[in-house]
Amino acid sequence: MSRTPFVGGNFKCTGTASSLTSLVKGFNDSITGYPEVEVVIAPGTEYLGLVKAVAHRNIGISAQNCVPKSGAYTGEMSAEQVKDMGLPYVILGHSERRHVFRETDAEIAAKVKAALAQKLCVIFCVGEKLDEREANKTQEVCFHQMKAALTTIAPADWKNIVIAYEPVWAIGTGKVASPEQAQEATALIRSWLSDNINASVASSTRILYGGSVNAKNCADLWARRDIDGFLVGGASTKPEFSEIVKACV
Ligand code: G2H
Repeated sequence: MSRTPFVGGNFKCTGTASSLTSLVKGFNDSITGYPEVEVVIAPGTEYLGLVKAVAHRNIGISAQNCVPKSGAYTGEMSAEQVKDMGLPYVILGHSERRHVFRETDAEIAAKVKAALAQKLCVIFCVGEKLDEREANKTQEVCFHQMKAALTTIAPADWKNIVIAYEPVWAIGTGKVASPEQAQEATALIRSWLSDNINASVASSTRILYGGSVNAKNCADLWARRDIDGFLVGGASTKPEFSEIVKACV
């Protein structure tokens, strides 16, 4: 099955109204010429409205996180509110949420469930830390993270799941996974989908690589069979993001 390439830009907690406006205006010119790639950008919560207003309609906008319910949760944004803002996507389970903010598998699973109930597309991140890779636990960690959040998804909701393999040791470090390492992990993720969900979900679900992707290293990664695109952090806040999109055409 052919899978539509997907490139996400995770701006994390960076940018200002002025810098993001000029960045996104630049993307409007440089990225929208590649309609065969699904391009999504995720600014910080405070800039979601601004970026949505500035971005060309062919560029999707994503929240970087959400909580399952609206209510007395100071500083948070709920799945219902993401939907209400007209945002089609949300990133969940990012390693910075897992390891800096100590989100548990159970919390992430509840977020995934709530986001899918709102018909959001979930960019679900998994990946191992350096000590786990060195202890040959990459498969165990990724499978555990997927089992916790993805085994109860209704068949009709799988079209709204994109999985990003992001080894923690490669995130923001400039230390990108080799194409072989990234292919091996994304193939393992696809085999988990086949074994635990079904063959059709395994062949249709987009699996991304994330972790220090840039305009120079993306082509070798893109050439790998099980890599359907990228989740890009630092390089998505620069004009080179459009080069990464172009590489996936
Ligand atoms: C991983 C990635 C974006 P970077 O977090 O999700 O960030 O490309 O800066 O490593």
